[in-house]
Amino acid sequence: MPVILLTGFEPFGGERVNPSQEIVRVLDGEVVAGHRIVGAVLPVVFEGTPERLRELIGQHRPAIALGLGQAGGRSALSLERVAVNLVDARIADNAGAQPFDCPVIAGAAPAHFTTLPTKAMVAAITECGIPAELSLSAGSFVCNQVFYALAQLATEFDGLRAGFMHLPWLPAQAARFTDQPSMALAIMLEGVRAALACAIATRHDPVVAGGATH
Ligand code: PCA
Repeated sequence: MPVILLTGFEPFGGERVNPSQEIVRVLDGEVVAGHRIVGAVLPVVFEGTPERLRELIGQHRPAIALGLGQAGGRSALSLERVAVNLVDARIADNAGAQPFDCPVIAGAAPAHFTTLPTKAMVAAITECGIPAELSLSAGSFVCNQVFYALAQLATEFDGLRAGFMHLPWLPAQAARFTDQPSMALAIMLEGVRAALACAIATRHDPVVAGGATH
């Protein structure tokens, strides 16, 4: 059976949970549209992560690789369109390293576009009644690093398409504040399943405008 590689992250920045880890734990082994999901939870650490992704892709040869990560403060499932070849860490990673102004992969392209149909995926998620949006930046921390590394691998491994989805906080995380958005795990799970089924069924984005003015 063809494989989808779904990656998530351990908690970081002093938090005790990460919605991406919870989702990967639930979906690991599940079958979506005839594809078996292989889940991998990554440490929030710059060093060694691109190499770990190369190993996972080489081992499982997935048709699709989708990275998931937490983006506290966002209110919708965010489909990332652009990965930049830049590391600029505002906080230390879980190994205590805070690299800045260096490339994810030296000598590689300045940026990669996702090879997943993000506009179609946003539509598929919102049709389920779940908020979703396009995003033009995955930041410059470990999530962008993973997105860039997966997008780079998609240029090297035949048939691999790669992308990244940022997730809102879980309600328990947002409850530390009075005014921050969150999304329940069950809703995120339904959205990720819908997005993956859409990505499998869809090769090209619909021809519709969807950018941002700022
Ligand atoms: N979010 C961070 C890193 C790990 C995660 O879940 C990010 O957006 O870079």
